[in-house]
Amino acid sequence: MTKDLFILKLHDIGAVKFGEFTLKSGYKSPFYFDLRDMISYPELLDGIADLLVEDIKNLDFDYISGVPYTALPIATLVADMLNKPLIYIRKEEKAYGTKNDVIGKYEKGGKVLIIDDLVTTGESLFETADKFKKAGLKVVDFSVIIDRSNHIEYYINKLGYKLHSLISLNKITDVLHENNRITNDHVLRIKEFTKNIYDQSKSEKSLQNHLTNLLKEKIKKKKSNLVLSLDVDNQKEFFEILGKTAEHIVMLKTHVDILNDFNEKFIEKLKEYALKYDFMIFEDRKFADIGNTVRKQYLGGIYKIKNWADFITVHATPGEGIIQGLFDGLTGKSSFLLAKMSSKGNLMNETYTRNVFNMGEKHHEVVSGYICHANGKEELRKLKNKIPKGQLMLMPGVKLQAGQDTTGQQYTTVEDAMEGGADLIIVGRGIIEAENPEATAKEYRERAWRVYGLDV
Ligand code: 5BU
Repeated sequence: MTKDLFILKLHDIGAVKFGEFTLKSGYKSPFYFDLRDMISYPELLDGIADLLVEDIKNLDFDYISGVPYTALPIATLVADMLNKPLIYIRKEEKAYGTKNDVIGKYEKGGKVLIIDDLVTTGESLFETADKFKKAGLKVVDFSVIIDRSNHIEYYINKLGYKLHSLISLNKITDVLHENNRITNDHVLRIKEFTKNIYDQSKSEKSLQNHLTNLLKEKIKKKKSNLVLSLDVDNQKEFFEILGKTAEHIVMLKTHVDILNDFNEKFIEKLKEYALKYDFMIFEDRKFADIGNTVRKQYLGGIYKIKNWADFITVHATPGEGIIQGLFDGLTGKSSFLLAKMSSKGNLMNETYTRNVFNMGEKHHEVVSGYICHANGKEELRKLKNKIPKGQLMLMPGVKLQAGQDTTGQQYTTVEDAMEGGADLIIVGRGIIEAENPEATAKEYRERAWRVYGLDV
């Protein structure tokens, strides 16, 4: 089957529709694609499997996967035709435990090609790829039937993947127009719509990288803005406190070099907890050297931070070479830049902070936000207003009551932090030194969400 014929048939069965549709986001769209029913038309299913096989047969991969539900039966056919093993990621939430998300037999280190029916933002592909990577597999290629975004390929390639799409929205519009299925007016409306979406995604969303998106989704899912800073010196205490507080946090912040009994088991256990309780991992190593050195510190040494931390903190003082040194050629990792520290008398003045925001905006693909502290909500709000849209503000130096410690740490209240616009609060001793860390973590979470949840 040719692509043109395939498009016409999709139109025949109502899988591509033109008219006026209201999307989940509230936008009105002049077209609507839904390929779910395609599997009930053997001729179409065969046709698409042939086209996909032709498109991917020369790529280098060991396994084929499809994103459930729509793409899974399609991937099954393709895997069979290419004589490759099929594996996939379970759709339903996994029961607690450390069991794998991957269904099927595989060897670690193998390369998976992921098939999906449609791509718009790339989120479900990224999410699937992340799960395969967590299971020790590699993902390079995505194969999709329809790219309805008109611009996502650039972004996907930037993240280190390769998108192979069979049919673009433009192609569908052209074929249906040539065959008198849609009018000139329709074509114009489609072009106008995609241009608007593109402009809007450029201005609002382009500063959000994949890790930022994941973190934002987790904030909403767990209804938590709480980052626990677990600065204790032994694993026993670490996991005792983590076990009691993990369900309340959206991210765990470590200072792994504080532990006096660090070993590889620690990392394994940490990852298990992160999976089980659904939080992200942030190592607050505060890289601050030339690019060449920080790369070695990030990838190597005994901690091998890159292998397990989703986020790290980075000082902008050495200039942007530090960001290139850390992240060039890596995917699926991000950072927070230190824009205004919480310690009394720190040397980060207004100009410095502004320059940090500029650097972070430029490198938004690997910068998810900024560490900012201020002593009251008005001052914090001023900082928040300068943060590039889409990036996050993380606030350390937070307690239930304002105050100071004996070595210059300054504390602001949860309410001031959140009303000042913090997306996340970083809390250490307020929780870990509390009589009841579990109840206290819950209290921090609820007090923060009371403010933040109003806008969600
Ligand atoms: P505390 O126990 O809540 O004071 O711990 C705060 C944590 O945040 C601790 O790990 C610090 O290293 C970290 N921190 C901070 O307090 N202030 C800053 O400006 C930055 C990090 Br950056």
